[in-house]
Amino acid sequence: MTDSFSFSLAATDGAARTGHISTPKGEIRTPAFMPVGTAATVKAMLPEHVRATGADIVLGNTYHLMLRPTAERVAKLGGLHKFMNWPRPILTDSGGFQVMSLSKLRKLTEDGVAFQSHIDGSKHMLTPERSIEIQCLLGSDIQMQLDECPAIPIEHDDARASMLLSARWAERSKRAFEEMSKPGQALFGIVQGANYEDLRRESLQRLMEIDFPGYSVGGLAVGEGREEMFRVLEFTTPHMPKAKPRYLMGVGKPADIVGAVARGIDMFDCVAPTRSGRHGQAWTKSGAINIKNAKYADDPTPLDPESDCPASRDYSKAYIHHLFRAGEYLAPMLLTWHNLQYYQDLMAEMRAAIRAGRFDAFVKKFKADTIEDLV
Ligand code: PRF
Repeated sequence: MTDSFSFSLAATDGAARTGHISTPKGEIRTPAFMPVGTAATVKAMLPEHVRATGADIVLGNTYHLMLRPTAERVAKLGGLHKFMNWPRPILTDSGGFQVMSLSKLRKLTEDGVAFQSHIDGSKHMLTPERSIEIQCLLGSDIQMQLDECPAIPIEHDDARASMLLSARWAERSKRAFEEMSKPGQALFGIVQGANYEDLRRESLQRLMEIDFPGYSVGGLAVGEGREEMFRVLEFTTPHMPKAKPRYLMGVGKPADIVGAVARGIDMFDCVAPTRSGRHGQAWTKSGAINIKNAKYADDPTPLDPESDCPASRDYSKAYIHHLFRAGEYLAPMLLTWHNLQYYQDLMAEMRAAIRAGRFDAFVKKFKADTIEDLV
């Protein structure tokens, strides 16, 4: 085990890359999918089952945890890893994105973002420095700078002003991180700039001058559509440092992830497998299905008879259908588990394909096998 943060590339195939990130809390195989554990839990999952799917790292959220149970309380209880019984790496988002999507009243200034809690209306302020302080109290291994994520479409002038604010916050975040962090923790910068090539280039340039051990691509999957997101990646990733991990924030469905890996992304997080699992949707090797559909009421087959995952292998579609219809707790548990296994299997297959130099063939087969997603 190492006491520092590092990234090592093992193979590339076209723009696709595979390797691993080393951290004091363990290794992260890339391309990596990080299950979302917003409130110190991957919803409906025991941490040991999350690990059993092949996850090397989970994501936590500054915004939710600062409000409840508070970062100070988590720190007093020994930090987020101990609190949630997940001893492996944890990445935390900085909070700005969640403030903008969840809190009712919020005001963005140069200093940061003032907002009212969506839980009890209490008033809070998140600055770049406070976000880092919270992420350090939680004990997060990979931390994110505070940023602003505007919706697309947005005028060029407005997108540039927002990107420059995020760049200034990047610098303040880095300074705060240097003061407060422990050895082996890492802070990532976030590339913004909407769907403008010149702004993405300028954002990246500014972040590279500050110098981060990893770079996130933010501001995508905000309504621009899959093809437009791919177009932005195509003019962004070629300029990103080859020797540092690249994280596409909040993405995505399986087809988004495969397309982004083909364009040079190494890390992903998304609520899709967990949230859709709770709503009855399952990804299978032949596409997405809704288990609540009447046609599964009499289907004796499991979601994937060949899987090592109990949720995929040991329960019939008819049984899971029944559990959903009956409103049983086990229903979302089984589909979440199955979906996380599907995602981790997909990542493992991509890593193997890139290593073997057959990623193009993998993508062709994935597209042929997988009918379009339901959600
Ligand atoms: N910034 C941060 N978190 C995010 C995003 C972003 O732009 C996105 C964009 N889809 C998801 N999560 N800090």
